Amino acid sequence: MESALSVRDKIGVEDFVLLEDFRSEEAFMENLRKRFKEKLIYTYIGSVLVSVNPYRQLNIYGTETMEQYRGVDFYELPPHIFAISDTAYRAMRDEGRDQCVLISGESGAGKTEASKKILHYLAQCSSHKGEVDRVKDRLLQSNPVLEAFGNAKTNRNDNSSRFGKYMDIQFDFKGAPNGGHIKNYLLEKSRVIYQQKGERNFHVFYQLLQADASLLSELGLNGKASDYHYLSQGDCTEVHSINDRTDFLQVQKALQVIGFLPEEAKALWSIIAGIILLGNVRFDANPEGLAKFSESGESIATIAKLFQCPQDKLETALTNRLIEARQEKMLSPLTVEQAYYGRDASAKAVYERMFYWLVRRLNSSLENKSKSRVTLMGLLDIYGFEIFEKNSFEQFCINYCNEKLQQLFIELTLKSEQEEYLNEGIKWEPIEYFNNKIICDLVEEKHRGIIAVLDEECLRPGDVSDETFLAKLTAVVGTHAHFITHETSDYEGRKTIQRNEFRLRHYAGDVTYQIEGFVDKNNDLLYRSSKEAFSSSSNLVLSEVFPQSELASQKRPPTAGTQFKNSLSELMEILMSKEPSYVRCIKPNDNKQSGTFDEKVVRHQVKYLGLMENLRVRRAGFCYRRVFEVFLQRYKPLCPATWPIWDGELSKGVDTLMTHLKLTSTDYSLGHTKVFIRFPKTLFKLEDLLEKKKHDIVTIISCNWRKYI
Ligand code: AOV
Ligand code: MG
Repeated sequence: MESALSVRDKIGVEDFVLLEDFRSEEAFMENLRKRFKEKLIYTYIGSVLVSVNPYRQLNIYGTETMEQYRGVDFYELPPHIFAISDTAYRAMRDEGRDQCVLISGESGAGKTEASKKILHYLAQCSSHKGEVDRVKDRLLQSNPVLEAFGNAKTNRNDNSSRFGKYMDIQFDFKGAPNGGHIKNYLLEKSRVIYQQKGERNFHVFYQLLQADASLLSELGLNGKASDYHYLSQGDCTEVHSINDRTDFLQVQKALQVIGFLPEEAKALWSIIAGIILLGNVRFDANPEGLAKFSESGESIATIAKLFQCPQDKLETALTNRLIEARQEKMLSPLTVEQAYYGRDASAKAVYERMFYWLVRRLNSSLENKSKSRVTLMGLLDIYGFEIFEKNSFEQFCINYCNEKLQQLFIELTLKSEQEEYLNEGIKWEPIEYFNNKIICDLVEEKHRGIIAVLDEECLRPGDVSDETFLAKLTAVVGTHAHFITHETSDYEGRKTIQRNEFRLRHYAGDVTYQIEGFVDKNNDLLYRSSKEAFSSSSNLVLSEVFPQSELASQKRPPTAGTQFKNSLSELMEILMSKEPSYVRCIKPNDNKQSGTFDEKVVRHQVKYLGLMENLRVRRAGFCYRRVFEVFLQRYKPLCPATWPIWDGELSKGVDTLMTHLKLTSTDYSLGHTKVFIRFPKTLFKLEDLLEKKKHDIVTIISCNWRKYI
């Protein structure tokens, strides 16, 4: 029989708090590597789950495994995403406390997969009866639909989420799901019109091109993906890990299950087809240098038909701009460059608003029809921290979002740790940690933050450009320790920063942002003539998302940056009001390879996920804590006074057991409900003794069992 010691040697410890030297990054890495080699992708830091993407299908997610984890105490079984799910689920069902699971990690680390595993677990392990099954089906089927419209192949991840998603699952008092609600955050709509090399547009575009011939001909799509400008700039229309045809069938099926009417699905496909063809509209310059439709481009008639709007209005919208001066409306023709800009702005706006419609539609089908009280389980799956070769406004927003989540994580883990000590009556010793609030402030502070400066520049009349924005920004935050430009004098890396860039020292590392497009993307304006064209559409989606009332309104909508900031602050409030669990995802290498553990890549993530910090907080005083009952149950064979039953006070039982083993108050402390053990070696001693005991008992029972019954 393998001893506990040799097993530990081989597969490491299941909880990082049990590392002897918990301050050593080497020891941390060694443990992670050992476990990964053994295909053990999950490890705890206390109650936080660390997960390493295996990049292969492991046989650990079946219904049998789900059943195994159901209702079992958190630490009784090896670390697993199901254990996190089950613990949160039971706290919600049995104690009525709203929960949320926060999943973080960089692009490709496994966040979306983790959130799907949790959803499946909840569906499997809650009751199955009539209406409940319908709700579950809808919840599960909303995933392929949202992924089709909101995910894309990037250079980091073949199925990268290009929007943030927060999903609340509502449960009745018996713990059966009876509804859900999805909130989406900042869709990366620039992808609709442009993709970097090696990347694709959103999956749905390629899926639609795999539709049945009859639908394709109805939609006027007779080309391959490579024939369409909006689908082919990344030079990568096919992905070996993706089958667009089967995915499309799945999406169609999912829409049916969710309850979409055939005409609703049809309205969506028409819009997608309309956008695809819009990308092939070309402009030439007329003798005055103004835009006219090029013969070589796509016909506007087909596109107008797909968008179900009057052809003349669409034509006008694509080549003119409506100007209002002294209560007079005038059409002003566009230059070729402006016309392309307007075309792209239309494509982005149509797609974005359609996506919002889709989320609203999913929500109406997930709505909890009964008026009964509900408890909530929230799942947050948001785009991970991103450092690309070129980082623009989108990466700025995504990374800001990750800063906020990190801040929440730090504050909440520290807080819950302190609370536990307080509740248990154990002395808390303050610990030092890096608080990234300073970076969040740099981005979001009123008047002085980057978003405020950007807004001010966007709303200022006169000559505004990305360059004037950067100049202003440098004037306002130039001396901030986390903001660097090529002018920053005491920063050694400044030579690598160009004049049109700024660098932020994020908690996760330095990111250099190119300012090109910041003002434009933040402004997020659509020509009024385009709005007029789309608001006269009879397409059931477009007519809803481009309401006539918008034309009458003189109010400028908030900028993209401010909208995002506000929605994040609302999200933080939602998360703060719930009891959090955490899944920290790690990508083992940059090549999507199974079995390769790239030290450098992993070490970087361990650092920026703040895992060492997290471990330090968790280990501040003690490495291990358990409620008396669970502890006694496990270790009672080690003391004649507690074995086989201890029927006295539980804390007394633990104390008796510990004293019998010659452990003292330097080794452990007794709280009000839990025992706290200071060093891993104490726990290992207990485990080794237990192992020996079991072995002895088995040996004795097998040779002389009659004596014992
Ligand atoms: P992400 O959500 O964290 O990235 P995903 O969850 O999409 O990353 O994972 C990327 C890919 O890794 C998946 O498509 C799977 O092929 C594989 N993978 C992840 N987790 C597992 C697992 N537990 N078992 C097997 N394969 C897995 V992003 O959305 O880009 O930030 O924006
Ligand atoms: Mg994802």
